[in-house]
Amino acid sequence: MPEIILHHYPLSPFSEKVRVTLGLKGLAWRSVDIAPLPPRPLLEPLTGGYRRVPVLQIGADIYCDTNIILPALERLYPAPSLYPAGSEGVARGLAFAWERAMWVPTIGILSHFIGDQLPPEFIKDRKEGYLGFDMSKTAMAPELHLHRQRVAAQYAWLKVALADGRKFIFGDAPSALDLACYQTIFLLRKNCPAEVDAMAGHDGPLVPWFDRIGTIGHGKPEPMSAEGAMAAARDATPAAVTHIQPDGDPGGLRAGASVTVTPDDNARVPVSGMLVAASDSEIVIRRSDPQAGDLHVHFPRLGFDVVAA
Ligand SMILES: N[C@@H](CCC(=O)N[C@@H](CS)C(=O)NCC(=O)O)C(=O)O
Repeated sequence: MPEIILHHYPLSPFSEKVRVTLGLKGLAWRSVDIAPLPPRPLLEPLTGGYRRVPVLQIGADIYCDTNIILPALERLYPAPSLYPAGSEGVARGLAFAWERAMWVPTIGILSHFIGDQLPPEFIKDRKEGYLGFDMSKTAMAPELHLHRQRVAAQYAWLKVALADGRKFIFGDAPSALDLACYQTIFLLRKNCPAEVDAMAGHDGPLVPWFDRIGTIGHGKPEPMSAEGAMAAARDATPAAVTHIQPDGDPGGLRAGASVTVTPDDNARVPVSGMLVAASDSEIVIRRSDPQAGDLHVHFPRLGFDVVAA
């Protein structure tokens, strides 16, 4: 199998979820450091315009969004599982719910501590190309009390879940849900002064749980240039899709149909391609790019709109 390549940047918390997944599975991987804001001229041809981070690449297969990256790594490298103790459905659903509910309030708290240190071009990019709102400290301050409440209320149920002293949410082994909860907390604890813990409610059983996940590590990364990743795509052919069906789209779209796939929350850039296979939880489209050649681009269904083009 071609190498695992992760396009990411160190402070990206969604990327941290994938890095810890690679650590949990003990995998060797190639690390492509990308700019924290566009342009990303050697990444966009691989994704077809999807602008968020991280992106996982295995040869000419490109995986956009952690909600497809984690299931793909689980399918290709099943042990140890990201879904211990029969937790797959609950872990996938609650991870999605946590990240959706937590993202904006977490940014509200982050902005309170470091929003006035962010470069204006970063604030502008996030407003115009990603979040759709101004994440500067001044703009977010009026709702800080609400963001704080929302974050604390989510941490509260997680503390109840961990209160009996279990190591992870489902018992002795970490799951994709632990990693999703971890990543939003990582964003705050990595970037803010220690007072953030009191504001968000990072106390009690969250403390050893967070530290435990922090010791999992990132597996075995080796740096790779963006040019190297492009060459790896060009030199590979997309893997045959056998785990989902050409006519598996629940809306009746068939293999060969022209479709667009667009995030339904933020950075809503449509990616166009030809449907290769689909299910109610995944979609694979085929694209050809002058630099990268033929690609399969994989998306989760949760959080994306698929329509005939
Ligand atoms: N649902 C996506 C969310 C990814 C996301 O929002 N990533 C952030 C960085 S952690 C991002 O793309 N920020 C804008 C950017 O880097 O261009 C996923 O699970 O991968």
